[in-house]
Amino acid sequence: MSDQAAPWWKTTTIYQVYPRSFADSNGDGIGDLPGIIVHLDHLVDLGVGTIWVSPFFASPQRDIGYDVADYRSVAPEYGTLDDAQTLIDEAHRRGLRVLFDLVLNHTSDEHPWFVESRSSRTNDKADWYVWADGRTWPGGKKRPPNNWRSELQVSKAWQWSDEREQWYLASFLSFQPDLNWRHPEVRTEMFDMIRTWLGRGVDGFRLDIFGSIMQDLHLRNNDPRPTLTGGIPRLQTPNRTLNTDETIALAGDLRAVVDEFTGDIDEPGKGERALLGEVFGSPEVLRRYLTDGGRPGLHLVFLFDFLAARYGAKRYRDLIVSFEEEFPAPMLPTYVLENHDRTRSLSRVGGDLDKARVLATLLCTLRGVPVIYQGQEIGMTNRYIPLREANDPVPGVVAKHLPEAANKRLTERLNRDEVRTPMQWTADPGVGFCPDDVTPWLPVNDDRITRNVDIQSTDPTSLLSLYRELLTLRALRPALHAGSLRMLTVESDALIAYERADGDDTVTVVANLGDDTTVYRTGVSKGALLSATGDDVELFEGERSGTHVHLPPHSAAVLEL
Ligand code: TEU
Ligand code: CA
Repeated sequence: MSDQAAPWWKTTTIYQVYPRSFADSNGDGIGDLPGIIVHLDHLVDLGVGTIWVSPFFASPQRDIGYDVADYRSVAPEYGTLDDAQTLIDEAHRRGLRVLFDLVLNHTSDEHPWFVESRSSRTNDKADWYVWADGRTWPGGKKRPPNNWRSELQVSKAWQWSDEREQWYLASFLSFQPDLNWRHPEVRTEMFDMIRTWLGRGVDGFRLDIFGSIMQDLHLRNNDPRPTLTGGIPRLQTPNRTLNTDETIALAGDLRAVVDEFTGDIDEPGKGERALLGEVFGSPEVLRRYLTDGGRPGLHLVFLFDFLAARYGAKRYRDLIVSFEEEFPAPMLPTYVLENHDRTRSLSRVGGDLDKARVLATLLCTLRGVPVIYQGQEIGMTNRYIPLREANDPVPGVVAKHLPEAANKRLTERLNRDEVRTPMQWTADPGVGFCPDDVTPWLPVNDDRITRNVDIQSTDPTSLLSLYRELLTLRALRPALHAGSLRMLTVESDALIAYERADGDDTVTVVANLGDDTTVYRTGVSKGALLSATGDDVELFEGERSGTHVHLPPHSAAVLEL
């Protein structure tokens, strides 16, 4: 694929901003849109091309914005519609593309649509959500219409409403009722809202739990057998609820809507718009979201297996090989190591910075679109917060009776607050997130002295400097941002090696994920190090023995051969 021909979303790097925790501009302890604008230059310096902004729309914030009460307005603590427009424009002025986060599956139960829908069985919005009569036990106790479980598995997908004396579907949490996407007015209203944001220049959207949007019309039971989807264990097989044909068809309908806005000029806000789906399923299912029966759908889907995998050469090699086989060009894998729901990647590797540097090298040099979560670039870690102190509603459902000692030992954090602490800009008590005398909405992590943008910006050996170097290289070299990937044979099981190539441009990447120093023989006489995880990674040129690279334990190198 040649450089010029590739649309921006194929060659970009995405950076996830979680607004509540990014930067607080007005000293109320809550991050906001003006705070994001202030720090856009950090993202330019980092070298990313696109920002994905988690929801900042009007919301009671019971699920920190993933419970929307009005898609067309901004939550007052985050700013105003003007601020949202300024964010789009200021990002564009710096050459950054902007993805907003669309929660299409559900609204807040405080959304006026739901308040009306719940009020009777006959109101104008009575069918805007998925309502159903239940069953009753012989003793008279009410039972939901079927066996469907919520995406959290431990709770049922149906919630009882006393007002309507009916059940409503809630695929995630009880206060997030599922919209009825079969209703023409719902579709029209949602598509119009999407057009409004596209009209303001948004370059596309990240689509929240997209796979849960439409369930079986006849409400047939799910297969009760447990299963695994996208690395997530499930207590039942979601054959009637997840990734249904109708949901996959909706991807195509949405694509048609965003395509209306594709302009002729490939500049931020003027070119092609992109859709990135949060979907979980087999490769076959994920591919159907991209194209189904020849009809284009989403542009990209997250591949979460890498995030969920334990650090290890063999595991990662196998995953890279399978992604290459399952998502060959023109498809692209989307690599992600962490997000606002999952364990920080540095914590996943036991706080070992060398391993984090290896992960950074892989993420930024693999074929596909890398997604970086705010703070990942400075090595932010989970900050332990006991379940009973959680803001996050999820522990209240999934970990009600879990003893704290057991919670502490889990790798996957149940309390998502732990990965959402304030972004660390400086070493000050308020970490440059908020004034020092203000209490931020979540506590600051204890590692602020070393893990902050300020100190790492001036330290050439920092993780931040490595990310900058890698992303600069990625943007510069067609092999890295647009090239093919070929796995190279390695002499040691601890090594991962691949070559990226685009026309004449080739770049080789080698990583040692073992506990011993290993040598990688290139087989050619000349070579150069383009980037390395540390000074102790050395390249030796030799006519007879060939060029070889010394790789200390948990190190990586990007090479020109
Ligand atoms: O997440 C959906 C999802 O499936 C998970 O990542 C989920 O958060 C995790 O399994 C719970 O432990 C999306 C958003 O990313 C998440 O923040 C929202 O809470 C959720 O949808 C509901 O909108
Ligand atoms: Ca604020």
